[in-house]
Amino acid sequence: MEIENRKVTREAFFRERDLVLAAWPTGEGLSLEEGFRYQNSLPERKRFAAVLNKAEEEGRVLIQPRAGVALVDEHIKLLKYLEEESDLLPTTIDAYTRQNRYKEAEEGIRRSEAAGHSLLNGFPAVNHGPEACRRIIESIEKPVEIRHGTPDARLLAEISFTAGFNSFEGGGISYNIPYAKKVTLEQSIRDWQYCDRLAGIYEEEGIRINREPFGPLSGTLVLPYISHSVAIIEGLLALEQGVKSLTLGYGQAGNMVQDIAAIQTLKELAHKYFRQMGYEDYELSTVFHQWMGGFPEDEARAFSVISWGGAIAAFAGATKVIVKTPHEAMGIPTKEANLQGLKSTRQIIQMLGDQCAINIAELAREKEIIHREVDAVMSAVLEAGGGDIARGAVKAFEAGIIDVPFAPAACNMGKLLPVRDHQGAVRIFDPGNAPLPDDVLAFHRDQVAERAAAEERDPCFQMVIDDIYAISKGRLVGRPHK
Ligand code: 8ZB
Repeated sequence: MEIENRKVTREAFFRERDLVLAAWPTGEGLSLEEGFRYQNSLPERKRFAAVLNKAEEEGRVLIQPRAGVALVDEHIKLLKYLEEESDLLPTTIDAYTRQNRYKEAEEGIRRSEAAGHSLLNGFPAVNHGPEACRRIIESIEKPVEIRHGTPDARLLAEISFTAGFNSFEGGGISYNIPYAKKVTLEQSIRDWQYCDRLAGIYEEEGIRINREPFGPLSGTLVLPYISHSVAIIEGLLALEQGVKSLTLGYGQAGNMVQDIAAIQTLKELAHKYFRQMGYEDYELSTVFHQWMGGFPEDEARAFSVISWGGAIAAFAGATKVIVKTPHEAMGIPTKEANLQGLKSTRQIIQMLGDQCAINIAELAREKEIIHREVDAVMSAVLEAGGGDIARGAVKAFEAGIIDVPFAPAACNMGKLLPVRDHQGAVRIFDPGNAPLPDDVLAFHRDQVAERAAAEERDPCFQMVIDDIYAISKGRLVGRPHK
């Protein structure tokens, strides 16, 4: 399949649209005009991009949970329960819908009705259809985003935008690499160009759809430069299709300096590459994800991890933070646990909101490293694509120029291995084919060597394994037991 970063023509879009809408009965005859009419009728407080912009201007950190159950009324009840403690709300989509398995989602709805509680791990928006989904937007006084993990989200996007949702998570790389095994990047990037073009068509009608590439990727020891490169590429792909409101994300790694540097450089680097590629007319915000790796089972310990994430979001000046719950180690949270995660996050953010930004000496070094890494990767990606960022992205994954640690996708090389340094910052243990400058690679080696010496062991795969489990066992760095 040929792929390029070029705006999909209206003709090509509408030809494809007929096929997209035919995939499930709720898509049949879906009217764009009806979507435009309804989105235009929404008050400012229900417009995601407007609320984000205001927070960004005022320097406030917004908080947002994850939440979704099988049935519409129960889902509305859940969101209403979380509404007061949230600034932004989600509708988290179930795993069948994410895989376009609408028949099984239908079965899940029927069985949930019979059981009297949700038997799906999210809200099956495609099956419920635009009118039923619109009841969510009508019932909730805050903006609601569709959060999912869908390599081919074309029909989901159509139904969501018609229903009145005006923020949509995901992207052609970030919803493939961590979420699919066998979908090619050409395919998922193409399918997300459709989603972005659809958002662009709403934009042409004056309706702003906020788009949020999924920052954390595998959520497992992902170095900032890797997720930043993906976020910037997905941002560029979205801008080309006419998207104007972008929220770029990063998943907390655990070391304070590295995490603050990551959020700050994400914004700086995104602006730099967007402008360099000729895009001026856009709004940019950032999202910080509280720790996405393994959590402690003990709820008191989990709250500590949650609050630390809230603290870093505040120090770093992220526009919003996605909140975890004390049930993270167990599975989908109860509504009560979800609310508790929000409250503990709110408490720390408000306490830190009045304090000045952190400016410690190590921050400058950490930011400089990330800048140099992203610059090296972006230039290798562009070169691989002959100047085209979409083609470059496909080639970059093939060649291991971008290599996401611990990702399931077959199109990801999986040679690069991360490990924590002595202070717990995520560094490179094995660079695989990463195109980083020699002195940057030497820096990583030195940082890892310092830890290895302190632990009196050679840097080894066991160290990586220990790091993956460390936070769930109560520490940041996976030290050997003495
Ligand atoms: C990649 C995101 C994973 C996180 C949470 C998981 C995990 C998934 C739901 C949910 C509340 C849901 N998550 N689905 N949280 N309701 N339906 O997303 O627990 O933290």
